[in-house]
Amino acid sequence: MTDRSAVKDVLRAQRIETPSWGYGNSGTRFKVFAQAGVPRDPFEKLSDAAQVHAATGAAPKVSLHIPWDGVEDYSALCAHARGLGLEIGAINANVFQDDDYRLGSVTNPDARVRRKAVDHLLECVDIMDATGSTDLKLWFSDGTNYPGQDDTSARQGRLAEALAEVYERLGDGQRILLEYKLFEPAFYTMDVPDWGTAYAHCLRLGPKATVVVDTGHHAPGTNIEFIVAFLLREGKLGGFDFNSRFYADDDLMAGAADPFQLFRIMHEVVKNGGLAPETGVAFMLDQCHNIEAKIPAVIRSVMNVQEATAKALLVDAAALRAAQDAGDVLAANEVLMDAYATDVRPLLAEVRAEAGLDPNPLAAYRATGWADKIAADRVGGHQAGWGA
Ligand code: PSV
Ligand code: MN
Repeated sequence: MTDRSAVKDVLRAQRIETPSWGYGNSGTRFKVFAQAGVPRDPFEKLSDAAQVHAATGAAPKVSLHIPWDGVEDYSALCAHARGLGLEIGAINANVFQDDDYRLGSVTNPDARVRRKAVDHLLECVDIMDATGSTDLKLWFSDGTNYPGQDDTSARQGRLAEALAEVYERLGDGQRILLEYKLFEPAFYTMDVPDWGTAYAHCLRLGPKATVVVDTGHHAPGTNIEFIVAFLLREGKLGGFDFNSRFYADDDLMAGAADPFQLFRIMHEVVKNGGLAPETGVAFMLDQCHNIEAKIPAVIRSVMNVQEATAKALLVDAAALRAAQDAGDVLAANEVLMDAYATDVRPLLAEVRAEAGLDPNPLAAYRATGWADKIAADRVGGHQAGWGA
């Protein structure tokens, strides 16, 4: 796109969903470092998310994780969200933190455990009904650690059965986003290790099942943008869990380690129409901020996604096509690299200023004094983390 005002229109409309757990304490298996002012409950997480939306104007939706964000009264949580100008985004199921799931959840050899897991997934659909959420995000930690531990194809059958039951329960306008992950916590086989497995299950389920691409869930060197192009072409890309990785599933700020990869992904999104709201691609973050301040880290991540998107929008599509059609390898590559090399920060600052926002979201957040306020106010109680 070379029309500057058309590029700005698209950037103004882009929405990025932030994860409730990004505002809570997190860490590695070695240590969780508590931070001052961290939310004690989902209401406070939403209040922090509202700061990100206020600073960027681009993050009105917040993904919840159940049971971490389980509450007695979802209408009260929704009212709180609405009062802050927010909506509830994806409901993330959690079938990975119970002793019963040692050998798997929906693929467990024990039918009792499978029933318990599916019941949790169905409960998540109830929560979608109660919150108006349209997206059920399913990630299964299921898999095996040792050759021979279980029957790989039987596990696929159990998975298909569980997915079919949940799919049947979906209401109008609700869908499944099925997430894959190469390894961890299982180290020999994961039951949904890659996009092909997720795609095959989604295809069998029907139009309300789509694949979610978590950028941290691939083998090093995987060409993620190819996966994105393929899934978009098939109408099966439900969304992204954006985060950044140097090594494995690092869950660092999106675009931090490899902004060029994020650009290449967004180029495929733009090229294949994935920014149009009717395609339903959800641009979610799935990150944890272990050592850095959380709210500004989420703001930075939103800005990184916006910058990658702006660069992708600036690709001269006509020149690219002409070079591709002419088989001019170097010219085609140059068109792409020209867009990537553009400093889009002034363009995004303009978009923000025209929307009545501070052109610098991080400065805007700092000026609110929110960090000091929550550090002073949120004293006592139990800070939220992976288990709460
Ligand atoms: C698993 O690694 C995952 O990416 C899933 O999306 C989980 O819901 C999330 O991380 C938990 O942080
Ligand atoms: Mn994820």
